[in-house]
Formats: sequence, structure tokens, C-alpha cells
Amino acid sequence: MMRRIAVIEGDGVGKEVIPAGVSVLTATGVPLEFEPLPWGCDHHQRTGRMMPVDGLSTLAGFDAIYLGAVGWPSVPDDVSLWGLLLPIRKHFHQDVNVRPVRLLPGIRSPLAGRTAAQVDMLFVRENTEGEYSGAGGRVHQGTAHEAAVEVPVFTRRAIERTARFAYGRAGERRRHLINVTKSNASRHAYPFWDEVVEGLATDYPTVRVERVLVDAMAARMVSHPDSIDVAVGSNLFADILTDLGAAIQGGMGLAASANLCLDGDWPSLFEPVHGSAPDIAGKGRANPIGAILAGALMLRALGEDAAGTLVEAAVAEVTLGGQALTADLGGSASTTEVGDAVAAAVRRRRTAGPVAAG
Ligand code: GGG
Repeated sequence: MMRRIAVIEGDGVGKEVIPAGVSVLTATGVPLEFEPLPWGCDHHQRTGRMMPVDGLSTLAGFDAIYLGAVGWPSVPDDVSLWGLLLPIRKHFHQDVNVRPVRLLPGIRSPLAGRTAAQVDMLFVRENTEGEYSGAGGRVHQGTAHEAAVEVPVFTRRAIERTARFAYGRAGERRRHLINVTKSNASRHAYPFWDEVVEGLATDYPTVRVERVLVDAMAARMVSHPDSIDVAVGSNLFADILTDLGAAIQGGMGLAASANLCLDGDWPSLFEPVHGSAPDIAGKGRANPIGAILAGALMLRALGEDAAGTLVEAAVAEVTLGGQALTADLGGSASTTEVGDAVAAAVRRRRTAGPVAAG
């Protein structure tokens, strides 16, 4: 069955890594029809909007959204994020953001001596609320009394959906769930978060749940990453921790994420974790592996598990081989060359026969 994919390259290196990802997805032979949507900060420069007025209804007709990066110095960062990525997450009920943190074969983590087997974490991030709710305002603007309030919003529904998803993933993995919180300093929101997350534990008797404060979690990711299986956290906490996770993986360019509409009523969105990287944009130096692995997450969400495994195995082959790596990983290959190497590995593995992981 042909699936229609909305492709929003967005800004900066998004325009380079997404074409590499599309070439790899095409190499899998899965019937996908890609429709480019030229939205982002350039669109904002031309029209005053990050996407057209009817952008969300346009996206509603697709099976999935494949997005590169959002943000450019020409547009204030809050305007670009609130004009494109955040409304998509909220409007399409993309309740959870899933971010695997895995060390790929051949990649050296900045954590000395850590091997691929010791770094395999899965972060499940609440994706539409918390500090990203948009509740708040500014008063006395332009005066010496100016003030701003940002009110994190936590609903039982969103916490519960996120936590149930995380318990489910933990049950399929090493049966350990870390609840990332800050309920020692927070008076209301995080005690409520803990109540909801940990109150569900009885429904998942095989999963051991452990409460860890976000600051301790940051330290633990560095000192004992092997003790972390699945972690569930609020929007802000998991956003920050997964950038740390990306660094532990070997760099921001390697990390992928899925924004999932759990009901399946609306398209889910798949993106590399990194931003638009203006410092290297346009130079062909961006690492496309995060975007390619986001494509693998998209294949799995579309029910194409074998193709997802195929792409992940092809990426692992290329990182292990070490011949086609971008500068952030110590290589000299361009974005396109890495994409071509992974696509070639996908094609080779397809002609070689049944999919083999690793
Ligand atoms: N890859 C999409 C992108 O540009 N992300 C940058 C960013 O700031 N994202 C915020 C978030 O994930 O909440």
C-alpha cells in the first residue's frame, strides 16, 4: 500500500539531512510517496508565517510527517518553534516523543570505555504540556515593572498516556522504568506527576519503577548509563536529558525521535533531535544519521518493521565500517556521501536476502 509522507525539510541543515534520509527510505523499496512542503523560516520571510494558514489541514491528509529542523537567526526562536513544530505536535495529539539513546557500532562515546552494549536507553517524553503548554503572559511590557509568567500545565490524561506507553516499552525491554521528576522542589506539579506515573505500576507488575530526580538522572546518564533502560519524563526534562543522551551517543547528529499520535487518528511526526545548526548549514557537513534513523522509526510506525530493521542494520554497517563518516565523527564524508553509503548498504542487504539485524 502506498503511504503519503509530508516532507518538511525546514531550516538550515534540515535541507541537507532530509534528502539523505529520503534516499535511504527510497532504497528500502517500501512504497512511499514524498510530498515536499517548503515551510520554515524562509517561508516566514516571504509570508510572515512558518506554514500556510491551512497548513495543519494540509498535513492531516498524510500518513506521516518527516521533518528536518526548525529555526534560523532571521526569525525569533520562539516564533519559529511555535509557528511550526509545536502546533503540529499539539494539533495532531502527538502525545509522546520517543527518543532512543543507543551507541552505534564503531562510534566512540565521549564516556570513556563505554561500549554499544552499555548504552541502550529509551526516553519517553510527554510531548504537549508541561513548560511547553503556552499558558502564561507578560504584563507591564516595555516598563521597568515588566514581568512574565510561564505556567507549566500537567493533566492526568497526558501524564497517564505517556506513562502507559513507557511502561509498555519497558515491559518489552529490560523491565525497568525510571520516573524522572523533581518532586522534592516542586509543590504541586511533580508530586502529581509522580502520583499518576507510579500509581499505574500495579497495572504493569513485571516492570520495576524507580523514582529519580532530574538532576541525579543527568549525573547517572554519565556515570552509569548501563543502569538505565526506559525513562519517562516531562516535556522539558526529557528534552534536556535527550540532548545529553545524544552527546553520549557520540553527537547530536546521531539522535532520532518520533512524535507519536497514539490513537493513530492523525499523522505522527519523525525528526532528528538536532536543530538547524546555522554554523555548518549549507556546507554539506551535517551528519544525516539522526534523520535516517528517524526514517527507520517512521517505517516501524507505518508497520514496516522489517524495513526499519534493514535501515538500522545498514546504518550500523556504515558506522562500523568507518569509511563514510561526517566530520563530527572524525571522518571527511559529506552529508550526501553518508546518505549514499547507507542507501547502498540497504540495497545490498535487500538483494542479499532476508533482513539480518546488526
Ligand atoms: N529537529 C527538529 C528541530 O529543529 N528541533 C529543535 C528544537 O528546538 N526542538 C524543540 C523540541 O524538540 O521540543
